[in-house]
Amino acid sequence: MEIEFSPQVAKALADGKPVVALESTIISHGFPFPKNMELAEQMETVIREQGAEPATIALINGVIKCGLSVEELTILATSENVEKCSVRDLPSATARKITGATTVASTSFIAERAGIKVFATGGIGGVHRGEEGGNGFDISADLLELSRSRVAVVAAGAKSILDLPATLEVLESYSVPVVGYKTDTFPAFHSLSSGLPLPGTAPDMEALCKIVNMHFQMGLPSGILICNPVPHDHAMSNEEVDTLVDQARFDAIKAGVKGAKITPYILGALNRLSNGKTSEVNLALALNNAKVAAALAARLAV
Ligand code: PSU
Ligand code: MN
Repeated sequence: MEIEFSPQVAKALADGKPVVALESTIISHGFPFPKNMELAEQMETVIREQGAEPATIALINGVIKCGLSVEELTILATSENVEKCSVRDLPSATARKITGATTVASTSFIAERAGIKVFATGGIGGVHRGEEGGNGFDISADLLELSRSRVAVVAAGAKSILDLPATLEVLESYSVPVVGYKTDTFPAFHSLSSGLPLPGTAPDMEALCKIVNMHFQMGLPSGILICNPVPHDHAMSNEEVDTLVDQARFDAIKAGVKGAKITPYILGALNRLSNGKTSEVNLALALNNAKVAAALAARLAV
């Protein structure tokens, strides 16, 4: 697979410096403009502050890029025609030379092939609730890809729009190690905890680094999911999120939204229903994930 690296990312990789991969669906389909541009730039800044190099991944005119210029980030943040590309979309997207945003699945896939071990995102996709009139059977390819790309993914869990117990069950079936960073329960994205116990926990960076190192040393064929809860001062209560999510789900069903469009639709609806509050929380947790990922990458590189 051909990957075009930015000069900075190419140099960091060649020098064995810490590099953190970033996805682009969060930019093109996760936030409204200009908040998404702010997010894209701040994620990169936070990572640089920890002494690591950010590598945002996307398809620009059919070219798989690893490390983007400000112009390329701006296209992803402003263009109406950016397609959401999971792994299975990569052949068609490159052949058609389109500009596409990568999900957790496709970013992990590309990051592994680029030689990048750590990836920071907001939240992962998961098992959708199979409710009547809703989306029906829908499991994000993020879960499958976590089982077969050797990358450490730092995320604030998954949104409560998903079936969180089923999401954890699928990760178990797929033999994906899941570690809570300073927590022993699965974080629920906007809120601190779903209350669901995790199979592993790391109380500090040293402990986390040991587990991740062991994961790579043992040669497990999967990635490892690191769950980093939203910062306390930004966390929403489960009740507040549940009320918003119920309304957003109702709206999505009414609008007949299905498939790959459901996650971006729900994020937009939550933002609208909360007057922008959920996007602020999303920004805070994504930056916090970038910080932890960069600190981890810096430690692993030593
Ligand atoms: N969850 C979020 N924000 C996001 C996504 C998920 O809170 O932006 C994006 C990620 O890129 C994730 C993708 O990989 O949505 C999952 O989409 P799907 O459920 O269609 O696989
Ligand atoms: Mn889906």
